[in-house]
Amino acid sequence: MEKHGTGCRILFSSYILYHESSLWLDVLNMNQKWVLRVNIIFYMASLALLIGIVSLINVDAQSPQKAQIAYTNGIQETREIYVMDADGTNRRRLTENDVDDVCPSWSPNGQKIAFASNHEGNNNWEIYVMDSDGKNQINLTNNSVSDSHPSWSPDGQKIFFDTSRDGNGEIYIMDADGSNPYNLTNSPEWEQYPSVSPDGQKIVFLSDEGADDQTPDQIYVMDINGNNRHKLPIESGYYPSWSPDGRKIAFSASRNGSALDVYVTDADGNNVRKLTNDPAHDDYPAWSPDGQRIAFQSNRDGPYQIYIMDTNGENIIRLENGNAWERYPDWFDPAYSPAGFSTDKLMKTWAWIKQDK
Ligand SMILES: [Ca+2]
Ligand SMILES: [Ca+2]
Ligand SMILES: [Ca+2]
Ligand SMILES: [Ca+2]
Repeated sequence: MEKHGTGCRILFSSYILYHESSLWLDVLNMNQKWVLRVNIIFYMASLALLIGIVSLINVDAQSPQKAQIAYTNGIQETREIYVMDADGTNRRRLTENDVDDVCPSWSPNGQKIAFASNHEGNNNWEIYVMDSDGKNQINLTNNSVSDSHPSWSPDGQKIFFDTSRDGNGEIYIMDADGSNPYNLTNSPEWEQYPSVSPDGQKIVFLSDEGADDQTPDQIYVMDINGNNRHKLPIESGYYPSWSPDGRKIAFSASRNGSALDVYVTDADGNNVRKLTNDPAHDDYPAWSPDGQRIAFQSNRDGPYQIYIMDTNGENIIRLENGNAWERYPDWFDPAYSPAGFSTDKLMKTWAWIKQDK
């Protein structure tokens, strides 16, 4: 937006220059003065036009100026992706169609949002990406099986997701334009829901390896190339989410048949703490980029809505929106973007993945 104003400012400057020229051109005759004035106006106008054209050609997706929460609004099968300011105001709809759109995930620079869309129905979910204002929605997966739960690498170059394209759930990595999909888990068990550590080195995810009726999903961690896969010493859980400082993982879980609550653990699975204590469901935790708060969804007041709390579970605030069903929060803050991450380090990691597997 700033660039478009530059051309106007140059036109205005040329107008001022034109008027001031009568003061400093007294030594020239009238004809010379007019030629010079016309030349100044011509060159300044040309420059303004050129800058205007360049700024129109170079239209990058904009990133928001304020902290934002992306989420879904609506009932199952026709949900839409929305964003709002992190205080719950200024809600804007980004998708508008009659299919289910869920799981929005901000790119690290806030210019894009990836999400899962059930565009062709029949549970054929696809990973889509769009500009942060909802424009340029692109299908990155384009196949007949489920692809869901997108999560960006910290440098914004890759997207992790889960897919059933190999017969059971696997964690995949692909380039942010959908090219070069690669299977990181390759297991007979069902893996899903990847969340990448902020240094881009590890992935926390769910697997039904070792699960039973009481503990349906287990929380696992692996290196970014799929090596060193191990289960965290946690009974079970859902929706793991790595903290911005890399030291903790939030997740939701049911214990002894209870409804879901939000928990946080050290990244090695020790020191588990329960953050919510409400008989209703509290789940899908999402960290604020400053690491000070956690957004989550809850039906404690009736319809599912988005809530925010401190990382110790205190000061719960409901981002109230009538009786709307709102879920799947994901937080972006321009003050913490990009997340202090070395692209060079990540590029070395990708080279290592290619050599290693
Ligand atoms: Ca929709
Ligand atoms: Ca698909
Ligand atoms: Ca698998
Ligand atoms: Ca609860």
